[in-house]
Amino acid sequence: MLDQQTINAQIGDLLATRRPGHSLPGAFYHDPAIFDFDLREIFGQAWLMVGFEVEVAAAGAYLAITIGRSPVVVLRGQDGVLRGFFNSCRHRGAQILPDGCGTAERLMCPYHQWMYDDRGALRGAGRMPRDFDKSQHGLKPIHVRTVAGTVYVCLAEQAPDFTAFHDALAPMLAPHDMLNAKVAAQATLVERGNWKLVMENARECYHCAARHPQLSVSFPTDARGNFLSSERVDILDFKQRMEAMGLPSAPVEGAWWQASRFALREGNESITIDGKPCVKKPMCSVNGGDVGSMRWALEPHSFCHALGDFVFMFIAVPVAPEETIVMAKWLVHKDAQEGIDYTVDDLTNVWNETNLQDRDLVENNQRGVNSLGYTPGPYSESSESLAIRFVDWYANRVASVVPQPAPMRR
Ligand code: 3BY
Ligand code: FES
Ligand code: FE
Repeated sequence: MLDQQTINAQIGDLLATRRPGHSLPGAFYHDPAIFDFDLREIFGQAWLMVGFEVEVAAAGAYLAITIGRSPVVVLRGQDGVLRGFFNSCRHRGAQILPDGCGTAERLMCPYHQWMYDDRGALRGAGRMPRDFDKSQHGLKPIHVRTVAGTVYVCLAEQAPDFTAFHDALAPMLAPHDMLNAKVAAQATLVERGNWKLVMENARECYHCAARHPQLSVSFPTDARGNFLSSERVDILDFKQRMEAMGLPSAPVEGAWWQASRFALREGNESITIDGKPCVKKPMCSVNGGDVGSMRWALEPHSFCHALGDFVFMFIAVPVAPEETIVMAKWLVHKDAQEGIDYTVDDLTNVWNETNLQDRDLVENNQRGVNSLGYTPGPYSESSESLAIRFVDWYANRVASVVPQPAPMRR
């Protein structure tokens, strides 16, 4: 096995062959060493969205998720504080809580029943010697932050700054009242594709008009360019009207995040099969719930849409070089009653269809980039600008970790 320095130098050499504005050299989409690098240096360092505060509202409620090869858990303590831990026992490392949401006052490892409290401290470890120091075997903490009802984690020892993201996003999300909501539906898809192909696909709508008939009813997929562009007069006009109603809408961004409220296609109020709201009790009732979509996205792995009547979350989690899990969640007002105010089918239809269609596109893309005949190709600047942003962000992250290739080696 090659040492890490040698592998990083090789990744640096490969990165140096990248043509800006083009898809990545093939190995970035299938090489196991690059996948390990991505888990460590991308997913191990970034802020990642994992869900919503309403999923961990009560004391003892937890949300467990595996990021790459690292099971982690976010847990609401008896003191009301949200904390996060590596969900890995300090005895011999077993995963403690199963992935998903649940309630647990204490965390008991299923293997040999070591017991941790809600602050991660080890409280019980049977058959260990008298002088065994429990205080040295607490769960390892991870960073947890929230913004207006949404939850983020970072596995790194030193997390990137969260303040600018928080301060920009909080007023934009506040009108959507996500603390008074409930998760009405969730879906998980396993895609046989590298996580970067999943994200490049998620970051462009070049393919939408042809491949997403249901999404295209309400989502602006026309050829006039980036649906977030602030240069288009119709988009500017929409944003000004929304701002006048008290909804912050102007695009804001940092290196790893972006947020903006954008207009749906003329005459549509929600991203549904007919463009009409599908939940009778809106989450945001400004302008009768006709508020376009408040979209926010994090590199490396997510995008969300807050509409008048529901919120949709999309996150991608890498599993293997050519396998990614896509998790989707739908939030509705907490008082909306299933069967009376909405049906899960109406709520989930468009995004479920879209995700299934995207899965096929990603798997097809993976087969092609694995080919001996694959050469990186050019993105459309007008229609794939967010995909370009994604690969540029990725390439910069990689470049900040790997040694720059010496001119001699090139
Ligand atoms: O990033 C987004 O918001 C969208 C959703 C559909 C395709 N993608 C560009
Ligand atoms: Fe958890 Fe043994 S691995 S108690
Ligand atoms: Fe798509």
